[in-house]
Amino acid sequence: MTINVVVGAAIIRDGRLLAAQRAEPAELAGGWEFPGGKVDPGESDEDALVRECHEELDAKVALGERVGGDWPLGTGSVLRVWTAEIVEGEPSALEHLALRWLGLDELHEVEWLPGDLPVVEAVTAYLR
Ligand code: 9L3
Ligand code: MG
Repeated sequence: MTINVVVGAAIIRDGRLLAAQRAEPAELAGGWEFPGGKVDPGESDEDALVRECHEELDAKVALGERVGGDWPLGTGSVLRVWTAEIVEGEPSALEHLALRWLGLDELHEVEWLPGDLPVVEAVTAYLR
């Protein structure tokens, strides 16, 4: 069995984390996530994450540290997360319903997808 790898970016600027509200599919729409998506065949995780951020946010990111290991998403998928910073452009919600920059005291003002929520806890260490 192959595991499907999904990559996500914990984009941080000035002590705030970028959260993105999913537009689809219907069962996930409205939930908040780390921007990112599926790794294509033959593509490295890191390349996929930079590509996804460009496609979804119209911004260029530089990746930092890996946050934890394989975070289970259920149904044979895992989420791999890296910290990131914007190095070019200003993020726009090209594929999301909305974007928010959340400070430490605001992290739980949005409803994170269940798979992303434990990663939010792990990311707080980078916001201090
Ligand atoms: N997913 C969960 N958390 C995330 C991301 C980027 C993705 N932070 C889930 C939602 C989809 C699947 O992984 O079921 C593939 O994501 P996408 O390629 O539709 O963004
Ligand atoms: Mg995506």
